[in-house]
Amino acid sequence: MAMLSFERKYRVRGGTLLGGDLFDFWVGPFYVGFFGVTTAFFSILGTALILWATFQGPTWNIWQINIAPPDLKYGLRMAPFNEGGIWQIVTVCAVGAFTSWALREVEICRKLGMGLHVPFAFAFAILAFVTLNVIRPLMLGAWGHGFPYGIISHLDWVSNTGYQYLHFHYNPAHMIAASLFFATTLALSLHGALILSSTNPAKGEPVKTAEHENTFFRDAIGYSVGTLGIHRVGLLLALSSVFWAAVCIIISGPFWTRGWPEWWSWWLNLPIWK
Ligand code: UQ2
Repeated sequence: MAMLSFERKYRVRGGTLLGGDLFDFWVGPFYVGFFGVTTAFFSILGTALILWATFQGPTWNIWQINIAPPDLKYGLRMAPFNEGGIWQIVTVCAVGAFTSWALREVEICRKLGMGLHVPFAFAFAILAFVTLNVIRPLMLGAWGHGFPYGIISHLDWVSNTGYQYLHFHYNPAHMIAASLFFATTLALSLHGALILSSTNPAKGEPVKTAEHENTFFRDAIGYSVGTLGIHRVGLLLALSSVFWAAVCIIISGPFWTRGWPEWWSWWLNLPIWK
């Protein structure tokens, strides 16, 4: 079936979560839906506020533009518009836009009768953002603990937050997260390389199949996880990376306020050394 006729077959009414048939239409290639409208609303408003704040600020240098969260003294209250209030509304817009996008993905999956794996995976990316700029600031009692919106400024925030715990790489959850990120790249490089090696062979060679893919890994390491399995491994590794990244920053502050190197004194304090 040609792609265009496939699309015509599946571009059907239904599967919406909200709004019924009201927004159940396409604009060109793009499905709209209720959550397409809310995505547009939040992203346009958020972008306009960032442009407005930049207009007030000292620079249009793309690297130096900075929309900062409120001072810690405002706690969890609404800050004045030009003293972090914009950051607060932009944060609401960001969470609103990300969540709307995820729910629009859910509606598309339902239309197509597919699993919800893509919006589920995207939800973990949203979780990373919400962890940093909503959950952790709430737990610490001030929106000023969120990261600023700016290219250089958010890098400075990461660096400063790391040094606040003396040496962030001693954070055990950070170690697990970093290892999982590396494992994710290993899995994707193995998978990408394997697929290209079998489906894009030298000129004159026939395209190979899953039998060759399995056999390569059975010959090399005595085990093949399988063509469906590798995608399960990849998704699990990627989601676990983000999960442990969220854990590593949530425990920094709300549950551990000293330097992370000091955390490891539990090892030196084991009674077996006495
Ligand atoms: C595999 C397989 C694929 C693959 C890959 C493997 C035929 C096309 C990459 C090999 C993967 C293994 C052994 C697991 C790797 C695990 C980690 C944590 C890196 O067997 O089946 O399908 O793409």
